[in-house]
Amino acid sequence: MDSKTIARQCTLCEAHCGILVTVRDHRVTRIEGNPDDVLSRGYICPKATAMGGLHHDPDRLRTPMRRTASGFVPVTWDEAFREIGIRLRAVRATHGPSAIAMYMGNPAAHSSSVLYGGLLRAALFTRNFFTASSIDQFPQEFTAWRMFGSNVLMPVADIDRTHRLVVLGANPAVSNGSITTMPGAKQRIKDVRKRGGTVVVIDPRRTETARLADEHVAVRPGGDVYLLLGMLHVLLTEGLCDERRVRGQCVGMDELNALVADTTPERMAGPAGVDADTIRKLARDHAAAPSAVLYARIGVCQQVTGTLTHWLVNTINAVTGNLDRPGGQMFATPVVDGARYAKYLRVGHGAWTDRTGAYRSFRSELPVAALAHDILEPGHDRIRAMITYAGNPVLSTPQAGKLDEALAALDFFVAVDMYITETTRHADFILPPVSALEREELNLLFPIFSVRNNARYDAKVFDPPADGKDDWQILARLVTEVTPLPARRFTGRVLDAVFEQLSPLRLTAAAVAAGPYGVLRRGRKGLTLGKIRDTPGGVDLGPLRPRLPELIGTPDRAVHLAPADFLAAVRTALDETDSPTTDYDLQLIGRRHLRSNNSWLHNIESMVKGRDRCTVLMHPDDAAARGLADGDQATVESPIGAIEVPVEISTDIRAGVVAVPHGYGHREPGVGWQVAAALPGANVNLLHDPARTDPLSGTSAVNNTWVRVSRVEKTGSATGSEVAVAPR
Ligand SMILES: Nc1nc2c(c(=O)[nH]1)N[C@H]1C(S)=C(S)[C@@H](COP(=O)(O)OP(=O)(O)OC[C@H]3O[C@@H](n4cnc5c(=O)[nH]c(N)nc54)[C@H](O)[C@@H]3O)O[C@H]1N2
Ligand SMILES: Nc1nc2c(c(=O)[nH]1)N[C@H]1C(S)=C(S)[C@@H](COP(=O)(O)OP(=O)(O)OC[C@H]3O[C@@H](n4cnc5c(=O)[nH]c(N)nc54)[C@H](O)[C@@H]3O)O[C@H]1N2
Ligand code: SF4
Ligand SMILES: [Mo]
Repeated sequence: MDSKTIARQCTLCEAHCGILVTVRDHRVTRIEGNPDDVLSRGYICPKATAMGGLHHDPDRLRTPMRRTASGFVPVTWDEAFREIGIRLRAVRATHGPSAIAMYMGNPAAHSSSVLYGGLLRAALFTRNFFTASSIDQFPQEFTAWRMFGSNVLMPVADIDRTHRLVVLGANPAVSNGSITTMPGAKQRIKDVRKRGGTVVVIDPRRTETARLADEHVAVRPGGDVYLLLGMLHVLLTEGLCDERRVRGQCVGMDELNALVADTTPERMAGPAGVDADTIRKLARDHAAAPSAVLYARIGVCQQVTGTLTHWLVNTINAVTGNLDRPGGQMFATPVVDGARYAKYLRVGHGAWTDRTGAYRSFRSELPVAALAHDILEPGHDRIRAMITYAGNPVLSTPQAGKLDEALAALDFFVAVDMYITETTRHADFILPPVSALEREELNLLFPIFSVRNNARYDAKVFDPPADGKDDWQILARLVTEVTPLPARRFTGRVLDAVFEQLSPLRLTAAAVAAGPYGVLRRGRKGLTLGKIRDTPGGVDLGPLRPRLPELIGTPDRAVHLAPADFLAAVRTALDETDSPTTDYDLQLIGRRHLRSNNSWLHNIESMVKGRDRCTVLMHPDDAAARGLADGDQATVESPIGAIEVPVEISTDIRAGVVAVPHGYGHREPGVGWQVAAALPGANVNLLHDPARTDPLSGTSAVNNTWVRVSRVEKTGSATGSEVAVAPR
C-alpha cells in the first residue's frame, strides 16, 4: 500500500499549527500534531482533522460552475473566464470602475495568494473594496496607524515571557490567539502561572480562558473603555508610570493627564459594570508587575468604542513601560519583514466615502456595513457587479438579510470559493481553487504577529489535479480580464504568461532572500526558501526582540499617546453611555467554539456531531424572568430582525447579557452544504444593525446589540430558524 506522511501546517486559523498528514491510497488517514514544529510544538485542536475532511468533501467544488435557471452546471475554465471578462468589462464601460465591488474574506489571509487578491483589487481601480477586516481588526489597525504610524504595526502580547497577562475581549483558549499567533494558547497561559505570573480575564462571560485565570472580571459589554479610562486615571494620578521609558518613546502625556483628570474609578464603575476597587487594583497590579501586558481582541473590536479601547490598551501598556520590552507588547521580526516597509505606504482615511456619506474609507477600503445599501439604493453610482474571494458575507456581516437581497439584485457576480454557500449561491460563476492540501507556500502575514520569530514551510500533500487552479492563478486571470488591453487576444496571453512566472512562491523566495535573515544580507549562512523548506518543523529564529524606534512611521518617530480625534471621541463616549430600553433589555454578544470556524466548517461531520451549538446562552436569572428553561426554543429579537434558537442556561454569563455564535443559518435553498443543512442554526447577523459602527474605524459592532428574548410558544423546528426580518 502506498503510504506517506507529510509535515505542513493546518491553515484553518491564525495559529497555523504544525501537522503531520498521513496519506494512504490518495486518502488522508491521519492528521496529528507535529512535535518538531518550532512554534506549535505538537499542539493541534480538534479542527485540524477537518483539513482532511475538507479535501475529501464531496460537496467541495472541483470545477468552475455557472448558474442557470435550473441550478449550477459545470463549465470549463476558458468558457468561464471568457464570459466573466466580457460581462465585467461591459459593466465598467457603462458605469465606471467603482460599479464593480470586491469583497475579500478571512481565509484569503491564510494563503500567499492574497498577493494576487491585492493585485486584482488594484486592477479593478474601484472605490468599492471591502474585506472582513471591517468586522474584525480594523480598530487595531486604525489605532496602530495613529499611534505608531503604520496600520500593520499591531503589537503582539509576549505571552511566553510575561509576568502578568490581562486578556480583554478575547478567548485564546478556544481561538488559539489572533493578532498574537499563539498555537497551544491554553498551555502558554498555564505556563504564565506556572512561572509565578498572574492571568486575569476581563469578559462578560466566564470563558474557557477565564477558567485558566487567577481572576475573572465580568465587565459589561462595551464597558471596557470606561474601565481602561479608570485604570489610566489611577496610573497617572498615583505616579505609577515608567517616566523614563515613556519620555524616550512617546509624546502626548500632558494631553492624557488632562483627559483622565476626572475619570476616577468611582465615576467609571457604573458604565464599566466593574466596581471601583477592582479597577484601581487592576491598574496598580499592572504597574507593579516586572512585566505585564494587556491583550485585547475582537470582543472589544466589534464595538462602537473599538478604536478607543484598543488605543487605551496600547497606551496603558506603554505608560507602564511595557511597550517593546520582553514580557510586554512587542513586534516580531519575520523572514519577510512586512512591518519594516509598511510605514512607507501611505494609509489614508476618508479619501472617499460610501454613497450615504456615513462611512469613510480607511486604507483605501470601505466598511462592509455600507455594502448592501450601496448595491440596492437606486442611482447612477450603484454597485452593479461583485467579486467575492474567500468570504461568506451573508453569514458574517451585519443585517445579513439585506445583503442576501442585494446580492440577488446584482447585474453580475463572480465568486472565488470552493462551496455553494449562502453568499455564492447568488453568483453567476463560482471559481473553485485547489484544496489547501494541494498548495505549497510560506505564509506571509501571521509571522508578523507571532509570539516567537520563526519560518515554517507549507508542503503540499497532494499534487493538484491537472486542470486545478490555485487562488492566485484564478485571481491573476481575473486581473487580465479586467485590465483594459489593446489587441486583447494577443496581449492578454502575454500578461497571463508573465503572471504564471510570478507565482507567490517565487515572489516569496525573493523576499526571503532579501529579508532580515536572508542570504543577500547574511551571506552563505543566511536563509533561503529552500533551506526553510528542508528544515523539518521550521526554523526557530528566537524570542521577540525590541524594534523601536526603527519600525515607527510617525514623522517624529515617537509613539503618539494622544491623537486629538481620539481625545474628542472619549468625551463623546463619556457623555453617551449605552443603556437598556424597555423594549430591548439584554446585550447580545458572540462566542466561538473549538470545533467551529466562522461559517465554513459545518459541513464536516466530525466538526458538527453532538448537540446543537447555535444556542442563546443566558444567565439563570434572565431565563427565569422570561419563563425560559434549558432547551426551550426562544426568539431573540433586535430592532432590525429576529431569530429562533434553543436556550442554554449557564451561570458563566453575566446577568443582562446573552451570547449567540455567528456563522450559522445554513438554510437557504440551493446552498451546497448537505451536512450543514442537517443542523443549520440561525444567522445571528440578522440582528446586528450596520448603523452601529465604531465611528473612527467604521467597524461593525457585532459584539454588542440590544435585544429581547422571549419564549416561542408553539415549538417549531428543533434547531434555530430565522423569522420575520424587518426590512429597512
Ligand atoms: N456576529 C458576528 N459576526 C462576525 C464575527 C463575530 O464574532 N460575530 N466575526 C467576524 C470575523 S472575526 C471574521 S474573520 C468574519 C469571517 O467572515 P468571512 O471571511 O466573510 O467568512 P468565512 O465564514 O470565513 O467564510 C470563508 C469563505 O471562504 C471559503 N474558503 C475557504 N478557504 C478558501 C480558500 O482557500 N480559497 C477560497 N477562494 N475560498 C476559501 C469558504 O468556503 C467560505 O465560503 O466573520 C465576522 N463576522
Ligand atoms: N475555534 C475557533 N477559533 C477561531 C475562530 C473560530 O471561529 N473558531 N475564528 C478565528 C478568527 S477569524 C478570529 S478573528 C479569532 C478571534 O479570536 P478571539 O478574539 O479570541 O475571539 P472570541 O473567541 O470571539 O473572543 C471574544 C471574546 O470577547 C468577549 N466579549 C464580547 N463583548 C465584550 C466586551 O464588550 N468586552 C470584553 N472585555 N469582552 C467582550 C466574548 O465573550 C468572547 O469571549 O479567532 C480565530 N480562531
Ligand atoms: S488551532 Fe486548530 S484550527 Fe487553528 S491552526 Fe491549530 S489545529 Fe488548525
Ligand atoms: Mo476574524
